[in-house]
Amino acid sequence: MDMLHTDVETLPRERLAQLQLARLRETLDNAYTNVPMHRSRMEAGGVRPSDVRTLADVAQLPFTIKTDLRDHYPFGLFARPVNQLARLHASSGTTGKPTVVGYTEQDLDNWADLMARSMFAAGARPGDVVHNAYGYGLFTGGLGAHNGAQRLGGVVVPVSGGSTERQVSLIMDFGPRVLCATPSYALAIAEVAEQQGVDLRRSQLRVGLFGAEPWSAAMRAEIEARIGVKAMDLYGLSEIMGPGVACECECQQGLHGWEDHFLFEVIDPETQQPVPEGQAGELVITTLTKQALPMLRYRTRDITRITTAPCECGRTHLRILRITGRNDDMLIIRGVNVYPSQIEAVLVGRSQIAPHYQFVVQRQGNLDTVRVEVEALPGVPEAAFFEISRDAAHHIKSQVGITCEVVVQLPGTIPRSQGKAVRVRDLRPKGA
Ligand code: DLL
Repeated sequence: MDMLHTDVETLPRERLAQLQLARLRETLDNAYTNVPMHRSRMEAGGVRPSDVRTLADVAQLPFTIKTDLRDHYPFGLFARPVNQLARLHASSGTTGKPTVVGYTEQDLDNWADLMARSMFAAGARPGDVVHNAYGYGLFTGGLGAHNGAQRLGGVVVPVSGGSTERQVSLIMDFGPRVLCATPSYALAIAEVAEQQGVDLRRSQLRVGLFGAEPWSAAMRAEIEARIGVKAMDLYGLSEIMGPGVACECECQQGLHGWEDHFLFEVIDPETQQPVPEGQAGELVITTLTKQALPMLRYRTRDITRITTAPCECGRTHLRILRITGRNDDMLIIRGVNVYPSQIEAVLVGRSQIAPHYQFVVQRQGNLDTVRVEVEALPGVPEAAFFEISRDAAHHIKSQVGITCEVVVQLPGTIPRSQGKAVRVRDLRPKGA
């Protein structure tokens, strides 16, 4: 395994903590001086930036949540006038106003560095052709991966999402070694390739950087088998930066969160208190170097665990152990809390079932019910569907603990994603 990386990635943890504290104080000054919401909240909580003397003192600071960005739409949380920015991105948001984020030139520079660092950790190298199928535009995936790949010294193919048949020809013709896409779109590309009689395992692709949506270990195995890449997990969110907040190294034992630029905490979403290392909770992130949009204790809604145990690669930065799902996506089925990715882990890789699925959530009386829609693999006779669904429902019951109806459908029935897959169709009455 190639062990090359920048010195800061292997900084002893005490030195990393010193760096974090110095940068935290700068960030607090920036937020306090330039963002009225942060200043008034700190004042209301009786904390001044100078009160933060250790990293643990961060717990005294107020949280920031997604609606804070919406409430201050579009630029109210920016710490720089808009004419000093270099770029804006925004998330579409299913309801209401989008979330707008801004970057100075320096912010973009750091982002490119971190994305390049992530790609290198994942196994990409200078000179690699990088097929970038993350969507370009206001979404941070496309341009984030693009600038990182260029910073690494890669050769970027900026295809964006969509026109899947053409993606297959470009992969075969241009010989990319690196594929960037959401995991669900990577599988959609694999499927179209198979329909065209193209075997992607015979392409030059070796490394995949997959993220922007939850995915399971079973999905990783499926992608690796069908595309012939090592499938690496890449995490990020626009409110904090974009892709490249954390990424797996070649050990595939969790995603290194880049602690020289971010301070990570895991809290109990109910009590809002920090949980002990290794325990699951909500990831909370404070930016340490962002100029335009400093974020204090941003509640990501993402559920995960972290460890600071040493990693075999030599990097000292903590590891995020896969994002199980978002708080907002959690379903409560007869009292059992379930994330879609837990059901995915049972379905994907079963013989006769294709890795495309959706959950339909409905309300019957006071109870939520879930119907799992899956597809049979091509060539599976319809006469077998009933037995497949019974078998899948049985495994979901025994491994996840919920009773659900599984409906097996013909191949190609479930909509394919070109970006973030829609996994849940929620038919519950609004406001319930
Ligand atoms: O999805 C940034 C990104 C682009 C990350 C490309 C990775 C690759 P947003 O659109 O703001 O930004 O969505 C952020 O997506 O809070 C998570 O819920 C989810 N997410 C992102 N990466 C992962 C991952 C981009 N690796 C939201 N595993 C986050 C699970 C992920 N969920």
